[in-house]
Amino acid sequence: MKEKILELLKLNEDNFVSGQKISTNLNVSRTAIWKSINQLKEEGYKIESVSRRGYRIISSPDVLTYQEIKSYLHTRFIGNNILHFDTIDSTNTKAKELAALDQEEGIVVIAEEQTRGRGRLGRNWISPKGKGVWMSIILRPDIDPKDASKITQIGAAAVYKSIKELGINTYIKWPNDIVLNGKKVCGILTEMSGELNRVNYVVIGIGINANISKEEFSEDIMETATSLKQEKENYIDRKLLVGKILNNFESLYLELIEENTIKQAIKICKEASILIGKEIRILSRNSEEKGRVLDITDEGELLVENENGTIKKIISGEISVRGIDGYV
Ligand code: BT5
Repeated sequence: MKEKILELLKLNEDNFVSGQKISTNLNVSRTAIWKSINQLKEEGYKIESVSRRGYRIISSPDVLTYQEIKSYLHTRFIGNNILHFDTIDSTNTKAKELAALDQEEGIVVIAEEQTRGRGRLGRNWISPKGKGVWMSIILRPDIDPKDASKITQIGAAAVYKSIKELGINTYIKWPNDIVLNGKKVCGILTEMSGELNRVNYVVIGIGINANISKEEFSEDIMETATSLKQEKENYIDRKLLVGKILNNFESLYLELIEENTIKQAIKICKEASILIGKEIRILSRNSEEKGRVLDITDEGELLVENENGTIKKIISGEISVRGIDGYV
């Protein structure tokens, strides 16, 4: 009910909406309206109430609820249902739980804060309250499980493109980082549940440092992590950014499920690649190898020439890539 009242107030932004109008439109009592308005105020909405004139919305809080994002969305199915949490352990963990309960494709789990945000290989992801985009999308692609890592490339391309639409140029560091001024501003964690030849579900988790200040990063990552605001000195509109990412993600993802290619995403990943042409170190569980990055293939693998001239395709799986002397 409070969602409906909010919708009505937003539709009439700058104007008062009378209690009578709300009451007739939504078929609710004046007392119920008053209660909902108070709830909205507690959530951070500034609403003016003037007797005989009614209610007027003055401002909305900086929260990533469906109500706040939907005006930016132009998707068919991604984000039609957004579950918003003030605080959660990890949006990926929650999305996996929901997917395992057969919840549908396109559900997005977003939290203002994660207490146990996860990176790859059991690493942690710092996710302070209200300062970033911490979200996960449930997907049910009918693809070969070995192709699930392509979804990371789609995610990276969507995030890169969306940040660019905000006027900020970043780079993509294959397979799952977005880099700004040589530092990590976004990480992606794709997780899959499947059988040998069938995907049950994929969850793609996206973490973007939007308005985090330097001191909010722990000491160990202060030199390698950054936020969009830290580099650009502009407060980032997280709602707009989330809307753009979901729109761009869906359009690139449809290419995968409808045409079984990720050409558009790969084109973006190549153009924005910080690795192509660079000397890198490839770290896997027990070994480290040096090489030079030649390209990214249409399948989303990294094409690397190693020191003895052998050319190899690397799939993202369980490896990390570093520059010769550091992060990139
Ligand atoms: C990643 O892992 O980059 C994937 C991060 C995915 C986070 C999202 S947030 C929403 C969803 N829910 C989750 O629980 N996770 C996803 P990886 O490549 O393993 O990088 C992890 C490493 O990045 C850590 O070991 C730190 O060194 C560093 N790090 C941690 N927090 C960071 C942050 N906020 N910004 C930049 N670097 C960070």
